[in-house]
Amino acid sequence: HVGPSFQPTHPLALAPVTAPPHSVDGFVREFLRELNTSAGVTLSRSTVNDQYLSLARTVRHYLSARWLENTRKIRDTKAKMVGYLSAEFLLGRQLGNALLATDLEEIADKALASCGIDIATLRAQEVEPGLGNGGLGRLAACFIDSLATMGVPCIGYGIRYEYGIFRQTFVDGQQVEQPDTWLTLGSPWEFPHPEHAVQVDFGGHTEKYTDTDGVERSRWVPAWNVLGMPFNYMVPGYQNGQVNTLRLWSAQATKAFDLSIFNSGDYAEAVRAQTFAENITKVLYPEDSTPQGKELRLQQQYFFVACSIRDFLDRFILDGDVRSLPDRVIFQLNDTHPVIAVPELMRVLVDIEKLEWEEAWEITKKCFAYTCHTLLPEALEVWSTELLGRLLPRHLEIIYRINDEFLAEVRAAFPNDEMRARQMSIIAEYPERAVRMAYLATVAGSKVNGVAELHSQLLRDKVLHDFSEYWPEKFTNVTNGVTPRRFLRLANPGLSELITETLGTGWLTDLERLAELEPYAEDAEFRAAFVRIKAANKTRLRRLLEARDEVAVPDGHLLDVMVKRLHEYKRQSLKLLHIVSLYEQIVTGKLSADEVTPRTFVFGAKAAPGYRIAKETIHLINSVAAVVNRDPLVKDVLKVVFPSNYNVTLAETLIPAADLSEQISLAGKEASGTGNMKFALNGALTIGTDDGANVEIRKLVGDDHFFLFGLSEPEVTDLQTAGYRSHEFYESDPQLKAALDLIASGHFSGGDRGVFEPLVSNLLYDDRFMALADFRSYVDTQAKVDAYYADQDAWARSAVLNVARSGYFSSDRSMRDYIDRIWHTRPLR
Ligand code: KOT
Repeated sequence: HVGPSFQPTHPLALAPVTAPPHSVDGFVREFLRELNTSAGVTLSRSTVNDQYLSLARTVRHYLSARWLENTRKIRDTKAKMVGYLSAEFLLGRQLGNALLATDLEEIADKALASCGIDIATLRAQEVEPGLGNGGLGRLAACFIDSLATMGVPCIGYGIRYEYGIFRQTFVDGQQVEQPDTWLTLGSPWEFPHPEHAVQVDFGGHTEKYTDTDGVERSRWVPAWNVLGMPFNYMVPGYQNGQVNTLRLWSAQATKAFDLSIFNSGDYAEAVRAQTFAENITKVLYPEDSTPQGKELRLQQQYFFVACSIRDFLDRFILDGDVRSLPDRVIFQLNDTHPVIAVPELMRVLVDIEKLEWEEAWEITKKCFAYTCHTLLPEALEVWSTELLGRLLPRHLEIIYRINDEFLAEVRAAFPNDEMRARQMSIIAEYPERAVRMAYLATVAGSKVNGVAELHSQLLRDKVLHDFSEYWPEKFTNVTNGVTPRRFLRLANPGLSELITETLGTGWLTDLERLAELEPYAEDAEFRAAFVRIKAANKTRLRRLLEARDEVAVPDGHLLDVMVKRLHEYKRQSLKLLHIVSLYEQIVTGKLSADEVTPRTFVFGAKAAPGYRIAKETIHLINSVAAVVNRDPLVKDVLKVVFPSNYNVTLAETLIPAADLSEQISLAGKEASGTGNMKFALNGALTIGTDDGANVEIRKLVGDDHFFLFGLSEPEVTDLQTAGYRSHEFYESDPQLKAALDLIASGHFSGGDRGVFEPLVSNLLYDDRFMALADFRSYVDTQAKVDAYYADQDAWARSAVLNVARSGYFSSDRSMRDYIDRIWHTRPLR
């Protein structure tokens, strides 16, 4: 950390860093300076992209001073930090949030207008950094927003993927993936720090040696290495002058790596080696909840946590006293993706810092806590010992020792219970020898938490049952939350303004204050204002979809929205069966078009590129949309729209416009859901199963304002045990049969019965997620939705109550719970 080499004398060099003046003039001056000196153009010759980049850098200037000050304070006060380790941070666009955080929205508007620029055009120019798949990555982004807003010192550590989540396009109704080139037009929000690059080793072997103190030790002799280049991003708190850091790592070839090859004269080979190293952070793996076990993925995981641990020690443990680590940091493991950090910290403490194993283990256990985000067995990461040992031989040794000592403890506590020891082993023996990362995280973590009450209960009862019996106090729940800054204030300015007019300011950082809106649910004038805002949000959505996707959304429809990753357990297929069934009943005359509430169904969903059934479901949604939307018999009553490339940016326009939120996963499968919270907070009513955080939403908003349907988790388990045969539901429900038969007949595939045969067969003969079992309850409940929507006043009242009763789902509350139950950190004074 080299500063100036002698004492500065200029008064400016001695003064604290200052921000530009908080005024239109100050802003204009800064903006033009950016245009002229950074972009190197005059205003009259500048492009929209020049202007966007300069605007972003201008806003950045207002944040830098606070950021530098904040970082200094954390170092000086040695405050305990949260190190949020996550392979994904799905941030969404930065500009709007930065303007809000700095209270510059109005100033920037006026400043740009005075330069002849409409700021909306520049906002639209920003490409969102899609460095995540869905819920897990978005949650990380909400959490760091809340920590900054609460003034809690946090550093987020992750991966700067050169290509984020793929851009989804549709060709003949089928998903085609395009690379996400988010960096090509410039990335004004990042600060590269090549001087803080860290070396990361891979491969090779371990060997025993006798240390200078006569102790027999193991050491790692790696075969190759890469450099981790950090890029910093500011994480501004909401109008509180706090700015935390997100540090994302990018892989580069090391000098040593290519020099030897250069020296051998093989230039092409040297360049190939460079490419090889840089592949590590090239692309985000697009699987959500179904990890693929690829070698490059393990390289990504180790790469970013090795960089992060080294970085933390170098930057925050300045006196080199690694024993103080637990007082300085708690590393939160966002699912198992960063769990290789556990043996990495052990390696650093034992092999490099030369601590005794026992002491190192005591420190390590205090430094980690683990959040589990799933219940699906196929989502639980395991790495074969063959692969792990080849890539990280020393880490595998360390994992074996952790496991040996842990199992010795278990055997001592439960003598003559070898079954239990085998079940709890971090090392699985079948179908191949592999490391169970969730078990490693549970053994090492000081706490283990699920992400909603039901999920945490099921973790304790099922997935990690033996562990919760052994360490009951280790297990806790923290229900997820979402940041109200992005998902209410930025996404829904109309509603935010109404809330501020009604309650005054302050609610945005104290969201439980929304409860004060309760009495206004009975106030006709307030309800009317609410309804006007909802209508305006629909208009805004209609305009966007027209421009973005060339689709027309009809006016006056109930807007029924299902947006989330495409996954069988989430049951987009059940939503489809409902639509097809309505359509089938109308065209066959069983139902008259004027009996049904006019609805527009909106889908948004990406499928993992290798997930066959998910991709076929996307094809079916588009095919149903094509047929339904052009059939005159259902014109004016049914419309299906499926804008491609659902992302955070689209969510921000879609969610505030929705009337009905579809949260229809099979009970016991969705860990929490966070989209469900965003909808409720924006006044959509939910139709949902008793799953994940739906349970808590329903409890809070009340049964009268939530449409519950479907099997409960215990009923699912019972049905599974009794033997579920979906075909029986098909046979016994004519309405269901008619809908499935219509799909099977080729009606949506130009008469070709083969196209959707795999999907239909899957539902008829397997249906792992019991869509057919829940069909009857679902369509009956949808009929109740129709009836309720007919009473617009009652609906509006329920919608307002959804807003008023959703304050609990602020991620600020989640952060308080993490602090109280897991981290025990304090805000900076
Ligand atoms: C991905 C890979 C392995 C294990 C779990 C995942 C995962 C889980 N990815 N996203 N999730 C979701 O996380 C959200 C935030 O906690 C939850 O709301 C949601 O239910 C999970 O599916």
